[in-house]
Amino acid sequence: MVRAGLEEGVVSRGIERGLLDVAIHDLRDHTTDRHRSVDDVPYGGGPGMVMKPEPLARAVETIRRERGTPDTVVLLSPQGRRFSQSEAERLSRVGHVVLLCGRYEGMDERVRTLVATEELSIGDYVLSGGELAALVIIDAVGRLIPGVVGDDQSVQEDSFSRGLLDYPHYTRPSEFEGLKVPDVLLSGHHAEVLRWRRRAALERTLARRPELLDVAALTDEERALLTEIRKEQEKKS
Ligand code: 4HQ
Repeated sequence: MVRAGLEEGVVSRGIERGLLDVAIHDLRDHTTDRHRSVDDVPYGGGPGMVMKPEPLARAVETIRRERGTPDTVVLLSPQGRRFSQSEAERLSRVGHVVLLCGRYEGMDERVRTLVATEELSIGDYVLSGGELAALVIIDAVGRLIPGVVGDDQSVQEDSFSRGLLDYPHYTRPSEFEGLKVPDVLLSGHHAEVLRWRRRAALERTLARRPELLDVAALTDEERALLTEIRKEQEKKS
């Protein structure tokens, strides 16, 4: 599943170009029994199965031996701290990250205590395994590594790296199904375009994710724009 997810896209090309390295480890290769079991019944009973601690501990031991001690060992689970753009930025500066993916009902608690150094969740929903969460993290972190995305200005300007939602984008044709591209974007007036985009990003953020404005790093000009937008909204309502 992880291999398939890394077969295409900008991060996979970054891997091919040697800008980052991703190794996939199969927990079954770190089992000792005939059935290569990675799960077992829960102590205390109840439904489902629990990931055994030994294969995970042995896998990380092998990683230590073969690739050196990781700087962080991340357990993926809905109980973790929420993964965000700032977490992605932090991990993009960490040299060696191990991502632990589980299946079934979850992992033996001792993996948390003994093997993991932190725990992250990609959101409040239940996946059938940690692999998709790992792919999400590899993608969001990978594209922040210098050179992975061709145009690093686009990375810097991305929604969330600025703490705001994105402004609306348009390309040709200038009219589609009766909907016109805003005139200012066709005007060639660069300063006006920037102003329009800043305002549109603020309007959208205020309408859809107002809580983001509490923590966004806004310039004085953006604060002034926001006050203006809020006044307009008051008038409308
Ligand atoms: N999981 N963010 C692992 C998640 C999840 C999430 C479900 C991970 C079940 C065993 N992981 N197990 N949300 O839903 O990271």
